[in-house]
Amino acid sequence: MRIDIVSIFPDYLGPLRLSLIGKAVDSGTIELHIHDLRDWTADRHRTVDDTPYGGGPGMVMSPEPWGRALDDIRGTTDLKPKLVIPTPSGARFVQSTAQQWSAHPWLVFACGRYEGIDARLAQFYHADQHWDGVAEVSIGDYVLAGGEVAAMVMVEAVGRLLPGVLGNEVSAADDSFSIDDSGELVEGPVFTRPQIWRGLEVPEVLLSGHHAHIVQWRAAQAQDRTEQMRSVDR
Ligand code: 6GU
Repeated sequence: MRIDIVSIFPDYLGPLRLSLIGKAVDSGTIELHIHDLRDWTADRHRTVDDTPYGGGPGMVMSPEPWGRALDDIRGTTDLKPKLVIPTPSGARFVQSTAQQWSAHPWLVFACGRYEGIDARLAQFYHADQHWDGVAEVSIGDYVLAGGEVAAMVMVEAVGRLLPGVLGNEVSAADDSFSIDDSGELVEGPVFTRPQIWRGLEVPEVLLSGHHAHIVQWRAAQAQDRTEQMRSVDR
């Protein structure tokens, strides 16, 4: 999968070259391109923002450098990228979103700052036949300073679903007690050695070697945990 990320703080995306996702980049499973939006500015001050029409606080990102950047990045290939615009006013990004996007060949993230990007950017690319749609998405109900951290969250959630990325670990699809398609079931507790730690014992059933009982117990624990932790959420 190809992933492009455009930001005025490209160094902020550096952690994507580490750990699990970094390995997927090194192996070529993810082709990652991080771009500086200011490379597409036209003035001496490399301006990317302007005052909002209608007044109000803060600054709005100009559609001009964004349009040039996105057109350049798409280039002349036949592949149609999906444009992802992280924004707190977007649709919620959930596990099923990550699963859908993981089947896509090319995602381009446009990370805004300030009060956001001029709304005509999403409008234009939505209608541009060279692109496979526009997704304006939020990672949760809180406000971040910009889309960079949200883009990293989404790239990690999508990237770990790509074939070969999890390696020897249990595959994301087979792990029946991880968060499911609808994001409605959370994992139960896990344990490793020592068998007794500070007087606290590992649940007996996990030492029994009785696989069917273990599977049943874990399912019940996942249910309990989901009810405890998610009963008042959403
Ligand atoms: Cl995607 N962007 C920003 N700036 N804040 C957020 C967000 C995104 N999701 C939740 N809060």
